[in-house]
Amino acid sequence: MKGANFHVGRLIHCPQRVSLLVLLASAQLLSGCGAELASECRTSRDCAPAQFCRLSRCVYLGADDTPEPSQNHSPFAEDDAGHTLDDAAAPSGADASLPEPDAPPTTHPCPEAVPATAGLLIIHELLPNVPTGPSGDANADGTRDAHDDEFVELVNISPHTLDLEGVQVANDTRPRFTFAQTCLPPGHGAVIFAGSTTDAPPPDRDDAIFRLADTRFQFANSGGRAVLLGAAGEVIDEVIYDNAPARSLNRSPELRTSPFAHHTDLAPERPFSPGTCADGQPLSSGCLPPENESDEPSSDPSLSDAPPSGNGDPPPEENTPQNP
Ligand SMILES: [Ca+2]
Ligand SMILES: [Ca+2]
Repeated sequence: MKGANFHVGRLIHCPQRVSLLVLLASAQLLSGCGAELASECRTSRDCAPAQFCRLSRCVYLGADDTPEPSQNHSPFAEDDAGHTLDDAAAPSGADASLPEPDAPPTTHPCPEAVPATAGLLIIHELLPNVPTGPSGDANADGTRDAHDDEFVELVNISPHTLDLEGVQVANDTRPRFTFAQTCLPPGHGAVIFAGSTTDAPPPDRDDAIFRLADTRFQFANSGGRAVLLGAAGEVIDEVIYDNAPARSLNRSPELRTSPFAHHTDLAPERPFSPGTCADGQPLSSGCLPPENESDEPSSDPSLSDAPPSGNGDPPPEENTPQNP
């Protein structure tokens, strides 16, 4: 249509052109078409009624006789497939003017859980001094290691599922492990080993989970303090020991905020029991002693279970070998 407008305009503008061609060439200059040969028009007065001069050409009002725009300079330029550049810039299948839809809300894996606080989650067993020889392979990675096989066993003795996120286990004031979001049902345990040659903890049990410390505990055999911190950094539980024996320290009776005893006092043939009761039964069994055994298992006076308020002096010393 652009080209058609241009040619129609010229014919209407100079209907006398044919006759002028028969006349003298000089008459062209007088007819008003002389300017057309050099340039179609200089002003609109050179054009027919209803036309105006645009870019030296007579065109009708409203006609678009402007030069073709160079390709890709227009925001509406088309590519070979006929899509405008704006089409390409817009996200496929989406209206760029619309806001991104909100991400679905994250659901908590245990929304009924309560925070781990004092009296709900306890240090149940602690192994600062790894026994020598193969029997010291507490993490069952095939290697007895004086540092990797150290562990802390925690048990949820509350009737609630606990959310352990942010709970920490520390060697005195030095945090060594921080829980990610973890749901610990009632009666279940969580064991943190100091390390493993496999770089992985043992597989979880039905009622106990296993983790590797972020940094080795490095509990001293000569004495120390294991601390359990809540998500807000408050002390939930702590154990102060002196001259740890080459066996674990264990609550006695189990699953209570009772004093600590040597593990072998509860199970003579077993130096430790990460993830189970001292006798190897599942923690969820309740760790009840055999009916024929005394209801008053011995406790070692060298161990103290200091409550968060801290009201106990270090127990008397006991000479035991230290980790190499
Ligand atoms: Ca080991
Ligand atoms: Ca145990």
